[in-house]
Amino acid sequence: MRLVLFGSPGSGKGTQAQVLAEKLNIPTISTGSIFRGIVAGGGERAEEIASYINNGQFVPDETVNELVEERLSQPDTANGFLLDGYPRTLDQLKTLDEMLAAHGTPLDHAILLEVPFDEIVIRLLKRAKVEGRADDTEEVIRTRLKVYSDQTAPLAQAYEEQGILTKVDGLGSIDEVQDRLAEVL
Ligand code: B4P
Repeated sequence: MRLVLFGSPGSGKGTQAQVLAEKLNIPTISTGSIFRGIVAGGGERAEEIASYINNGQFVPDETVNELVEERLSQPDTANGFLLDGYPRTLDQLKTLDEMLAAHGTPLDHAILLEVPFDEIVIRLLKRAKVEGRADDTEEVIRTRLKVYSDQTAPLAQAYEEQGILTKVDGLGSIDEVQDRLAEVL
């Protein structure tokens, strides 16, 4: 199964993706955690990527698209994959469609996790206390939500037009959301 899980920051994508991918026995590809890994490794490229993430901005499409193309060419994705946090822009969506069309392996589902912004801010400020992520300060969270509304929210219409969009309510406990996802799949 080839899946995209998208939604605003803090909507539970990463949280749900891990459980779901294990159940479905497919790899999760999280661009956010790949970037955090690069940043943790240090060096010039790390500094550049950190400058986007820590300010709540997206890493440029070209960089993200190259990274995902390389990851999708690895053999463990042959039976499917779950993309967590990619695509995040219409350019990324188009590039992904082209990559998959070239192999005759289109997406099966694009799932949008919906959570009101008030709840998002509460969740991310809570995470900030536990994990101390540089992009979880209130000011950066507000920027991330604005960038999400401007650049990622339009993906829903694009996937709706392709007939593969499912919206899932992301409010409630992690298990409740997982049950809703299981129903869809
Ligand atoms: P991500 O790693 O995707 O960060 P995120 O949007 O905060 O989601 P994450 O998966 O970490 O958290 P989740 O919602 O599961 O991206 C980080 C940055 O990387 C981006 O801002 C951008 O700069 C860059 N980036 C990544 N992909 C990119 C792309 N394609 N293009 C360009 N740039 C890109 O969980 C959040 C919190 O909520 C957790 O603490 C969790 O425990 C909690 N939570 C989850 N479910 C809950 C529930 N049901 N109830 C209560 N709390 C819950």
